[in-house]
Amino acid sequence: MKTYLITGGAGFIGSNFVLYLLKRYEDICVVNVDALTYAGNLENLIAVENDDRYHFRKVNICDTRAVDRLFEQFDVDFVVNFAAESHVDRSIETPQVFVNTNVCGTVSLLDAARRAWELDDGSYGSKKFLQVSTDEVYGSLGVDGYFTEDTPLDPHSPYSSSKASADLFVKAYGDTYGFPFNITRCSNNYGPFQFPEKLIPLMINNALHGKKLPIYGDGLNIRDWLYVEDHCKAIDVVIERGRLGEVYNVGGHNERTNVAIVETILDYLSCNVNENISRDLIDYVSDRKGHDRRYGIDPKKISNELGWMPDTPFEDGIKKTIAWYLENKSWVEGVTSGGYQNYYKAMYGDR
Ligand code: NAD
Ligand code: TDX
Repeated sequence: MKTYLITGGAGFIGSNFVLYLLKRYEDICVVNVDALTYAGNLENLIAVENDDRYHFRKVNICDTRAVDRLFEQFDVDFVVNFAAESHVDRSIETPQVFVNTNVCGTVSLLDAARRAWELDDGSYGSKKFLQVSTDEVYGSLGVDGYFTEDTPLDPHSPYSSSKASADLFVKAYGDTYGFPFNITRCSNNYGPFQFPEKLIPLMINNALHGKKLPIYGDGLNIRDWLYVEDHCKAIDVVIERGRLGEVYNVGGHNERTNVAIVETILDYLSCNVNENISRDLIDYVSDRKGHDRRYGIDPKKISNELGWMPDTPFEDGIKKTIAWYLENKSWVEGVTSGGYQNYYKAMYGDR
């Protein structure tokens, strides 16, 4: 029986991954380690909270003693590190917390795993540490080309700089201690349980409330979108078969401009929910500082080596996602009350 220590398992991708693992594998133990920041929500995991194979521990990954104790308590085979401050706009306002969690927290986990896993002969048996990283570490593309695993790191935002720093520490543990790792660098995810500070859920929520939809700059920045379940499948195959010490880019050649994404959402809602929801709600606002123009992943390595391909076409994924937000209005209300209102006002004023 394998034991997975999943950090950030109460967040968007982490909770999807916990649910995915427990559905896919019978005989496993999943330990979800999460500090429950504004982005962490145990409601995402109601379906498994009474499952004997699932354990939750409220721990901040920067707390080295608490992290050590987790490795004493559980015989961990795989660490999957999702825990992070993940929102670029917040990183522009408060970079320090991104350094703490994304860099120091990752090093604290690496240290604890190394202490727990290293055998007398300096080897690590069949253990593995998977660092969940992002395409943003590569910086921004022009109109042509894609990010490959050999693209030099060139992060621009405090968020992407902290993620790139963490990646370098993971690699350093491999180079220095022979520590067993993989790094995955995925493009933008969308799907159930995404916090409505991110583009897609924010736009769905605003449109349903008849509020303006704030698009930064000219709306022509491009992101490469992947349905969250396809990301979960990619992480699963990398844990299972990824060559140690390798980086794998994850993406499905699904590039869209931000305005095209917003128009797709508006068109769906006006046809299926309320015909008064129209493109007139679009509101072009000041650009994000240092806004990366285009991301695009070349997924050849993970496809050729590990046989991973995305299963969900964007047209299906976006319909499933909008339907999920329509069916889970109480979830949205729960996460958009309180602190979210202050965040929203500071970001977007009275829009
Ligand atoms: P999220 O913000 O939804 O969730 C982050 C989770 O980490 C939350 O549950 C939060 O409580 C927890 N957390 C934060 N600080 C912590 C700490 N110090 N100790 C323990 N737990 C802590 O993020 P997400 O969108 O699910 O992203 C998960 C990971 O995937 C991140 O590492 C992110 O960089 C990476 N990633 C995200 C995307 C995307 O499109 N969302 C794309 C590529 C990579
Ligand atoms: O209100 C908005 N208006 C707008 O135009 C918001 C919230 C976003 N945008 C734009 C900015 C980006 O070009 O939409 C695009 C997507 O923005 P986000 O959802 O904030 O995502 P992004 O900045 O691309 O980063 C995401 O993908 C990579 C995740 O938040 C990261 O955690 C991940 O690493």
